[in-house]
Amino acid sequence: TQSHATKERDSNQVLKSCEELKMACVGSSISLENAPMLAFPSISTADFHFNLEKASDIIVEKVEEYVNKLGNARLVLVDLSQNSKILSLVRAKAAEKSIDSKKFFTFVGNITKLYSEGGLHCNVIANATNWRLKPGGGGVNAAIFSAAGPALETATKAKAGSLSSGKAIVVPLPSSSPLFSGEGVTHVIHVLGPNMNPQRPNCLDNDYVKGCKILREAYSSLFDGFASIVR
Ligand code: AR6
Repeated sequence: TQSHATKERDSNQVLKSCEELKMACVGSSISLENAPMLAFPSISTADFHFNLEKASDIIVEKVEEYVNKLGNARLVLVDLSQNSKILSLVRAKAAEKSIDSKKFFTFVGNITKLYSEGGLHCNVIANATNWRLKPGGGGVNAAIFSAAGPALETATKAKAGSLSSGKAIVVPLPSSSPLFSGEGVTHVIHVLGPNMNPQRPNCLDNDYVKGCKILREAYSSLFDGFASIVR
């Protein structure tokens, strides 16, 4: 039988190991609480007029493809309104496919205020941008560039002058940006989706064969970009 002293030593050892494990988890974001998280808007479905049924199929298909490849990292689809049609379509389709709701879920909130207003810590956010990678223009692009301040525009310019549709670029956010200091966002991934709006450049004139292909590529580029940060 173990002596009292031996038991105490062993339990101290266990406690010490737990403490070390906890520290290791914090340091490397191993625990799910601190797991890297990408918040993304539904690409192309507002200003770019992309069909919501088709877009929701593609979002769920791509999430299913990537969610397990991403290890502990989590994905969250965000929209502004409780009544968001795209959020309810995606929620229903993700449930049908039994996608792990700890690793992928939907969230109602402003993507630039997820931590301060929603208590959700997303270290990476995606932006549905324009081909010039320019601030403004309304929608989520205007919101993100405005919340991030000029630091994002400078960091973006350093990476690229333009973006083709179906592509994404990862931009590390300088710590001087209020989005970094206030919301804990370390990277913005700009994504250019297919455009179905005749009032915007490169309209696909309702060609959904091309459109769906480009939207799939856009989500692949986005999730590959996120994977490159997580690794
Ligand atoms: N937080 C969360 N979601 C948002 C926010 C926000 N602050 N703002 C919009 N959404 P859109 P697109 C949602 O139009 O269709 C821009 O002018 C919105 O409800 O921003 O890809 C660019 O410069 C919708 O679900 O992007 C491009 O020219 C989703 O974000 C063009 O619009 C995408 O809506 C891109 O059009």
